[in-house]
Amino acid sequence: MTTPSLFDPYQLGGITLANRLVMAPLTRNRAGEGLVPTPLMAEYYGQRAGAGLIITEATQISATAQGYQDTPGCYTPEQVAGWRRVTDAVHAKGGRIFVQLWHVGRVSHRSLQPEGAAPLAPSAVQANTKTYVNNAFAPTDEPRALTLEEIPGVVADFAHAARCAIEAGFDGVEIHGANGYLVDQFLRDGANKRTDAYGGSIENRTRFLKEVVEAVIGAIGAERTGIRLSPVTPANDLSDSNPQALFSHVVDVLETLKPVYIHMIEGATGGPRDIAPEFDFAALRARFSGTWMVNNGYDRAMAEAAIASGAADLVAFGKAFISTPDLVERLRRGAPLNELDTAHLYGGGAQGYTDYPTLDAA
Ligand code: 8OZ
Repeated sequence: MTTPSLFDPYQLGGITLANRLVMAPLTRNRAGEGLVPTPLMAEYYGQRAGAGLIITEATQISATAQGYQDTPGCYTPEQVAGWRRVTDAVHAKGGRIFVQLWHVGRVSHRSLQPEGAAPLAPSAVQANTKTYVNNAFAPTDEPRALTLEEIPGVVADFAHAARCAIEAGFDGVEIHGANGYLVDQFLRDGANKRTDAYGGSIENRTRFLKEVVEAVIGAIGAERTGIRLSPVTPANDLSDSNPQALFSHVVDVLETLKPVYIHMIEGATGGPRDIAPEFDFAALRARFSGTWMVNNGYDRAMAEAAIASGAADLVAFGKAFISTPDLVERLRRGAPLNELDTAHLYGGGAQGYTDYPTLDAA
């Protein structure tokens, strides 16, 4: 067997990826009326179809799932039609695309919630973090704890959104289990203070994740279901007393459910990789037999080494894919990347979004 390269094709369940470079999920806050993906969004994703796989920006499963202004949904017929433009644009160029499905839980604001209600969470513990609403940063509102009776409905919303995703032409979905949003809030004892079957022990705190993964797999199949995790990120004020034990159990549960991949954020999301040097990511990888995707601060040399050694099957790049639509070609040729326009990451129009040049155009 020859050593695999970043630029070799990869068989992900039932689909073939042209290479092992993945566009990471990136929030851009440019959805239109009704949180419907726009033609500009289709242009943006189509420009980046050279990625082996695109994972879309985080996308709501329901109205209560929203925590930031102008982030898209995937639960109404209008949103499905909007996403169809996106998947068509990517597929027309030979690309592959999964949608990232999220519920923000407590990382929200009453102004975004139906009837101005409190955001939903495992427990009524406010996150010491900010969200972005009405064109400004604002503290998140104190959440209300989901009742035991309400939990199956949220699980069902994940399955409904997954079915909508397939109707919209996506190749699969990624469950957002990372970065301090609802699935992660259930996992960690810093945010989950429940005393019922969904709180307390590691097994109980993992129950919500397990039910969501089971429901999505039941709706669209394991070969089209991935999940993202971030065991040590401090994002959105989350913490846990024993992340190694917790995430060992989470990966063991996933090994029994067999989602097509686990997408692992190594370190602080978008920040330092070495925030928890004692945490053993390789030990987690050893517990899972499916596809292992890694992310956070990779450059070409690091990514090549991870693929060649077998430490990872796929490597996701975030900011580099924002600035450089033809990232795969640039890395292949060893060409420099475009500079990131940090003033236009969140919200707005084409500027800092679809106006980055390709190497051939520059
Ligand atoms: C940046 C701004 C808003 C949301 C995440 C979905 O961290 C996000 C996000 C990132 O996963």
